[in-house]
Amino acid sequence: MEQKDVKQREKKKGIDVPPAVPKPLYKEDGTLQITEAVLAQVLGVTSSLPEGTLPEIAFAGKSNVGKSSLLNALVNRRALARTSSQPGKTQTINFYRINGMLYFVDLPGYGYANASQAAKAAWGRMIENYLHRSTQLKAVFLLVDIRHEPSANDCMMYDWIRDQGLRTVVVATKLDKIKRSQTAKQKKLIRETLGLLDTEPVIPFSAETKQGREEIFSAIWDMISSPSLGAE
Ligand SMILES: Nc1nc2c(ncn2[C@@H]2O[C@H](COP(=O)(O)OP(=O)(O)OP(=O)(O)O)[C@@H](O)[C@H]2O)c(=O)[nH]1
Ligand SMILES: [Mg+2]
Repeated sequence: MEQKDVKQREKKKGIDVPPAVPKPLYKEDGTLQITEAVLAQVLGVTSSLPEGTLPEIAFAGKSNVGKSSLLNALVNRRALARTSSQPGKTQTINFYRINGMLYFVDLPGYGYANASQAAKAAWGRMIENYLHRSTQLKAVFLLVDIRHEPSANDCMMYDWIRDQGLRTVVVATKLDKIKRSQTAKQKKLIRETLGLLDTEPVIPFSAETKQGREEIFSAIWDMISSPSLGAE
């Protein structure tokens, strides 16, 4: 069967078909270059998991922490992922295909107080199902707000990601909202509360100033090159 026919058949089944020739993700000097970012798949509470073949890197964290904003900052697009000052904006699991090489996966936030119990439970199951079952998921960025001590939910999420044998990198968002002199103290608080291993970084980041973007790119590089803690 021709490549074109295979593509059409897969598309009908709702399966994303990446381009046959992916674009390089890194320039020769080692810096990341994102030349293509497209919303390739959307997973709702009733959808089954996509049968993708590319590696996935997910962005998790409480509602309104800045997951979609971070994703936009990484791909240098203002509104690829929809953001809102109202919590609970992202309600589906959105797969953004990057350079035909990997997916950035934008997750709905947890702890969205205004959602009904039933909706919260359904989203919780959807996120858990994805994090638990995806065979392509290589690593998770866990986002916490740099201004606050991580919540019990953040700690649970961190423990759970680690228990799954996934690599995790913590990003402390909204860096522009604190004084520079507070950064070290807040980082320490986040490290201690989550109980991070010495090898696990906390990357302060601001979607406003883009500070921290390069560190996140190099973390992505590490994640792709040595994807999972595995069952060693
Ligand atoms: N000042 C500042 N505001 C930010 C930053 N990141 C996100 N925001 C704001 O925080 C709000 C929530 O951002 P989103 O990116 O939609 O958050 P989210 O985590 O995707 O939220 P849900 O989809 O509801 O889970 C928006 O008003 C953003 O503009 C940041 O680094 N600095
Ligand atoms: Mg969002």
